[in-house]
Amino acid sequence: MSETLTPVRPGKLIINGEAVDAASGKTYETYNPATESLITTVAEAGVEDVDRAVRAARAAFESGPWPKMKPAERGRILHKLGDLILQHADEIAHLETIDNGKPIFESRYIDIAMVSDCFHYFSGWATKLTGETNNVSPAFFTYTLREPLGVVGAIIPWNFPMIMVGWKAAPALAAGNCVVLKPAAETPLSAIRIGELAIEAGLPPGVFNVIPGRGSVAGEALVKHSMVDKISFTGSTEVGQHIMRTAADTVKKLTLELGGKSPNIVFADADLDAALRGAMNGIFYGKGEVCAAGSRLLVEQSIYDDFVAKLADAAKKRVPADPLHPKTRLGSLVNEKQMKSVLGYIEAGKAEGATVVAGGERQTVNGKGYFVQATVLAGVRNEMKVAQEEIFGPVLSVIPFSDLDDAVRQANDVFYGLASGVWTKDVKKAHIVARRLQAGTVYVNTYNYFDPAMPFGGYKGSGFGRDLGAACLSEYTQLKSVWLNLE
Ligand code: TAP
Repeated sequence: MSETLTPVRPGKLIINGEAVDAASGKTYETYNPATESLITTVAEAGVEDVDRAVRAARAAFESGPWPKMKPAERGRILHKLGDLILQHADEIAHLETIDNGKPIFESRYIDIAMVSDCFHYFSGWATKLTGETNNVSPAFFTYTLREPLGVVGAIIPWNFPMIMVGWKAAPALAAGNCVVLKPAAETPLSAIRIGELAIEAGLPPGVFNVIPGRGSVAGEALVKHSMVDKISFTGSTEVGQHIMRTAADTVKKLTLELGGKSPNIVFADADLDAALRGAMNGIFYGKGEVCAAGSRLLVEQSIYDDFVAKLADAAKKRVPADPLHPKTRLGSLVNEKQMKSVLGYIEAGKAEGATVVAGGERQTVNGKGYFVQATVLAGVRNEMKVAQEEIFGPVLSVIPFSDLDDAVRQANDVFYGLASGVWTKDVKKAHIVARRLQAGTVYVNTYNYFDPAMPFGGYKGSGFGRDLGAACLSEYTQLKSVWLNLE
């Protein structure tokens, strides 16, 4: 396995436009899960560093040039950051793959495109945020102003470390906020690099701060900080619930993008070759460590056995391999703990009566790594643990259904409501099912597409608020109503 392009520099905190050490001098080590080898050390933000970063962001918001800048100029700087990400695409993609274990194909051609698209797309919104005039009475001139919130704390997970920087920071910055971003401790490298590029792009000091550190320390301090106006969080439901409770003390605004257990429904009248490809990419893209993963495959009873056989054949061909090889389509899970958790779910599925028809085991590449084979569980019932809980790994639970009503009932019979998929050639059926699914996204005859222009977020236990799209700008702005007496 080729290890690095060049030795990876130790990661620093990005605070007030500078790369700095933690106040305590503490560092931690970050590892490549595919080789189990040390990549580099990273400065570990403590409570004091969070305070420094938040105060820098507050000062930048209160008295710095960013919120007062012409929106067109703000947009130009953000657009330049998108350009710089593209110019450094190979380097950032490489960091992402060695830090997270995902295939370089995904980091380089999917994640880089998404994060740079985010900065380009939202740079255009900087000039398009408007209030409105309201027709109250001839006695008044009444209008609304759409204003930034102030300091936004962004807390992101390890599965899409660079994409999440784009999802959170780009719209918040475009709207004129200042941001303190805490990457997942597991995968800080791409966010730190983007933080450095933000300085190069011309973001003024304090506008965009990156503070790698532990969630229980740095994340907690960010959520509690009285100078933070909003927390935009993507991660597990459990931590999201905890953040919601903590944020109540300072009445912070929240966006919570949480877990998922998304149904992907295959009707017998679908283009079954396309559905097979969609089912495979729905679960094995991103090693299944994807919040929107189509992890519950609901297959119409009449084609169930044949389709399961095809899935098993296809999954056996999706062999885990060196994430740095350009042809690899299944990488290493992010760490040993996650691998053990995923293997535990496979055992739980077997114990409840599911049959492993493909995969099911750990695999190493050159004797190393936390790889799990592409796994298909057949004979799953929707009430089983492997159908109800987020596994967050390359494990597909395949469940039969009898008709449209049964498919919708089972699809919605889960705590989560993030994404969903429908495969059918019947247009009417597709739209009926799309309306009845309780999910923030419905894919019809496709799966796992994302774009900065399309809002993304959860129904039910998958959270509230939206990332992306014009819709997310209301998450980073607030309205002021102005009344002017004309009499
Ligand atoms: P979490 O353990 O929830 O961690 C997410 C982030 O929260 C990390 O930066 C983490 O820091 C931090 N954190 C942990 N405890 C905290 C606390 N007490 N206060 C403040 N921050 C805290 O999730 P994960 O394991 O990294 O990511 C996987 C989960 O994310 C899955 O459930 C997945 O579905 C969800 N996810 C959802 C989406 C969307 S869009 N809905 C997208 C991607 C992932 P540490 O790194 O130090 O733990």
